[in-house]
Amino acid sequence: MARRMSRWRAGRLARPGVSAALLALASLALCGACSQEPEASPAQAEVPAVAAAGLAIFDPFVPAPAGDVAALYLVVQDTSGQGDRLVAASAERAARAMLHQTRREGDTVRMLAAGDGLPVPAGGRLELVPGGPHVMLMGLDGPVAPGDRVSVELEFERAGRIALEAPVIPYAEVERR
Ligand SMILES: [Cu+2]
Repeated sequence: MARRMSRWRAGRLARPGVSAALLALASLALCGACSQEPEASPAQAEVPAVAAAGLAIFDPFVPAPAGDVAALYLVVQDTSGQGDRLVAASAERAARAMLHQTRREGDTVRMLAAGDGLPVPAGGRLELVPGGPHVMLMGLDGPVAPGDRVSVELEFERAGRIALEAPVIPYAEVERR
């Protein structure tokens, strides 16, 4: 989180007086750094946002939505060795929340309800990521902007309910992840 915020801030500070070409190069450099990070880093190197009942939840975030529907992304690590299943979610500012799976059909990606929930493999991770499974927050009660925090409750089959707060981040920052 701290790393992500400082990177974003650095980009903002560099903007005045820097040509578009240089900015593009800087973005490429940032993205290059992203892809070089080991895939497993969130669960191994970072402090979880929440750790409870045999689960650790890392790096929750909500890209700033354009309308009244937003997506919530995060990583759930099973630390119990028994696995679990995300079966429901709710958010303070959303009329309802749905678990969505995505399916690629040709050039389009379709979202569909994950009727049986989303499994957390024993000793493994459930990754809610852009382009993949996610929690869809629908019927937001007003504008949700970068800097806001969204209070969320996740419900797991074994672990029960776990509350957490997800920061809202600008879309530009999502692309760098
Ligand atoms: Cu969705």
